[in-house]
Amino acid sequence: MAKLSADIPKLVEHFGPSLSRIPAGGWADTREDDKLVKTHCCFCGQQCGIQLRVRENKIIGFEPWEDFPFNRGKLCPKGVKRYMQDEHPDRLKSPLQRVQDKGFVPVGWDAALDRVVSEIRRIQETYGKDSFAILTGASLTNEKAYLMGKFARVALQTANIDYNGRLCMVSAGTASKKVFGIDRSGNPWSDIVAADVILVAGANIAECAPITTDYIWRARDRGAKLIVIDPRMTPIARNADLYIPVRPGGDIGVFNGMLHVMIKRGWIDQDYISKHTIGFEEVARTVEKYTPEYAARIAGVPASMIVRAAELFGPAKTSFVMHARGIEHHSKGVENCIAMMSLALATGRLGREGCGYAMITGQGNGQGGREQGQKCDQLPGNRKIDDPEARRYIAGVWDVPESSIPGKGLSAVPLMEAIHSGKIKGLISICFNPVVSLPDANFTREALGKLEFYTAIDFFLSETAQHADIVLAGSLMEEDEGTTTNVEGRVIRHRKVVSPPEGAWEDWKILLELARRLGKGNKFDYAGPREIFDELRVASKGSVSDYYGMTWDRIDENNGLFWPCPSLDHPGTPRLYEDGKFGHPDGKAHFIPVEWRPSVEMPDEEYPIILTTGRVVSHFLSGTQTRRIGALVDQTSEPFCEMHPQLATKLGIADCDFVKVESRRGHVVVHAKVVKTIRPDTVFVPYHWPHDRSANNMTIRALDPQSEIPEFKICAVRVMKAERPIDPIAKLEVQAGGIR
Ligand SMILES: Nc1nc2c(c(=O)[nH]1)N[C@H]1C(S)=C(S)[C@@H](COP(=O)(O)OP(=O)(O)OC[C@H]3O[C@@H](n4cnc5c(=O)[nH]c(N)nc54)[C@H](O)[C@@H]3O)O[C@H]1N2
Ligand SMILES: Nc1nc2c(c(=O)[nH]1)N[C@H]1C(S)=C(S)[C@@H](COP(=O)(O)OP(=O)(O)OC[C@H]3O[C@@H](n4cnc5c(=O)[nH]c(N)nc54)[C@H](O)[C@@H]3O)O[C@H]1N2
Ligand code: SF4
Ligand SMILES: [Mo]
Repeated sequence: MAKLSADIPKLVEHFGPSLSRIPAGGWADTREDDKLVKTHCCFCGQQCGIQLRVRENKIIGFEPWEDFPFNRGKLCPKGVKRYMQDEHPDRLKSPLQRVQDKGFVPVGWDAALDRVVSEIRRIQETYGKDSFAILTGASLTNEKAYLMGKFARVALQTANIDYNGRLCMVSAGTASKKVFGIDRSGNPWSDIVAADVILVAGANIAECAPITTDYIWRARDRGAKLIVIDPRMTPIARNADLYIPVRPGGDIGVFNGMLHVMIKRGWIDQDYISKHTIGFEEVARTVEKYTPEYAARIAGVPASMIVRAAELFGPAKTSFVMHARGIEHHSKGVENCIAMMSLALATGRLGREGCGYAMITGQGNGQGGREQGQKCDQLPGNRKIDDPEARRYIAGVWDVPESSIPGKGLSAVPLMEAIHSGKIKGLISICFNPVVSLPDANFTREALGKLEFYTAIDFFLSETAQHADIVLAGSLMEEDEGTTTNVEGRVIRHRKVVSPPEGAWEDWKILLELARRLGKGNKFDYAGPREIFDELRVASKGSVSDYYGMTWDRIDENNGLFWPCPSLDHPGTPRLYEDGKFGHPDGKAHFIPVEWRPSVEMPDEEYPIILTTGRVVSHFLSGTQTRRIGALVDQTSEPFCEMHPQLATKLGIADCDFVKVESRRGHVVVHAKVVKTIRPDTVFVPYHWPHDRSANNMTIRALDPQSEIPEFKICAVRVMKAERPIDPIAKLEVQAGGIR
């Protein structure tokens, strides 16, 4: 900033007088006593480095952190505005208690925690341990994710803990484990730059992984070809060499069809296949029938596109395949990923510079959050909860009898169903807003109404927290410290930038205090997150995701360390599979044949249109944070229904008309956004808004049988012109007898 301030006269001269409004000290009104803290963005899985500017325990701005190697100072619109949430008037500054007829009233910490503990005791004594559940999140640091898993198994002894990554990374993770034996993207992002062809499927990279765009552009500058598969021509697709407007759910057609052509034309690496893989013959037999014409019928695109994709991808020297939720949020999400992985494997283009496979992580700690034991079937170090050896090892770390660690619990959607059916009576949630983010929102709302006791730990009163009996005021990322693991598998450190406002607590302190009151304080005796991390290191020792060799200091010194990092002198492992050795006990990668099958709810006469849902650049997930940042709300203030002009004409709808989008489960009334960049058989509604604007009013509670991820990307709807929805403020004014 000092440098920028000095440049201001020059800039004003260059750009004209509009810049003369810049304050004398520079844009952020810099002062000598301001502090700059190097940390990371709290939002997506890229985890960009950023410097936050602090004055008197308030974050007042930011500066790029040019030296952080992942984003080299670049930030997206959310990153540069994120600090604006900190001083929001809605910030929770004390616990809240629901009081009959009065709504929420502030309550002291002692009373709030006592109430939570007495309800946990009452419910568990009356209905059994598993009747009290926990829902957590992958925006939490590794330390908190670890703490939540241990809190569930040791303090509550409930089997029922799961996390919002169940809605996010589990199809990719399951597929990656099955094929490669390891659940992590294979390469550091710098490897992307050396790829000659990049195949992107179901990833709106420019809006959802904005910094990854930079890596793709750098590859493009070297002449790399880009193929994008998406029912919507997203910004990155507009620059592609080949854009394949796949019908939602049709990706296996494209992948199997490409492999069919590649085998026929000899564009596979037989030598690599025989040395490093098993199962290829069966896959080759399966794709035999996926001729371009057959594959094209599944994919809903011309056969020539599939042939062209094979021609670009097949003979290339180096290549990268990348996918995100567009192919994963399906009842065949795992199979979609497996079919795509086969393309990388069959060409032997893995584990080298320019050659790799990447599943683009979603949440800030989408990678680490799925390793530390907060999944319903998992112990720390990505260990299976039903593996006797893993149970013995973790019981030793926790100093509890192995038999006291519960078994596998319910994953997020079945857990909500068990609340609905009355099997689960009590719930703690942290870092999860299921009312907005789970499919079939009316069902979720009904379920939450049935709980005997619910407590939410959040820094804002999220739409789900509004159902709580007690709300505990927790901490924002910048008010606490800890580590996250970014999209590449790089473990990085978030510094404590400011303290929580008076009356709010760091999340981990809340958990420690609950454990103490439950009589388990001796198992949760940490001075702070650094000590929790040191226990996590031991818990992960010897596992696939081994953090043992990382300390916070080493992470700082190295701008992050990649796992596995098994010893204190180990440099970490940016690139996996370099030696052609995979994570399975036999050291091989496993080819798995997959066949296309229809999605659970296909369009029919009554509901003839496919609805797909997702994101816009300016909002994050359920929107509790970004809907409170004015500059981001200005960018996109409302959800909309994106549709093709052909469909709009058929339905008599014009751009900006209000439309009702309705499925068998619910509806929204939103503006039509008529664009040529979407397939005519599909509409798209972003999901960042709650209540009557929630895309999840329409989505279906259908799951992938292997990963248990919901099918967010396909359900059947009908769309019709609608009246302007009743503005709730106008309604209030009418009730109050007009504007006064
Ligand atoms: N701005 C912003 N960035 C984010 C987030 C955010 O909320 N906002 N969230 C973060 C998180 S947690 C996640 S998981 C990621 C998500 O990142 P992405 O997965 O990139 O985002 P989505 O919008 O969910 O879906 C991606 C694309 O899938 C396409 N699609 C739909 N159905 C199909 C299909 O059947 N096949 C194919 N090939 N494509 C399909 C959609 O048209 C959409 O463009 O983003 C992360 N980054
Ligand atoms: N229709 C449809 N639905 C979807 C998707 C889709 O594409 N379509 N995408 C799915 C995906 S990929 C995801 S990841 C989920 C995400 O869905 P959610 O996880 O429900 O979304 P978030 O907005 O991250 O909710 C996190 C809540 O925790 C709070 N929070 C954030 N960080 C912290 C923290 O450090 N401490 C505490 N105490 N609280 C914190 C926030 O204020 C917020 O209220 O949504 C899924 N839902
Ligand atoms: S790309 Fe992701 S991590 Fe980077 S600034 Fe944007 S939201 Fe934050
Ligand atoms: Mo996600």
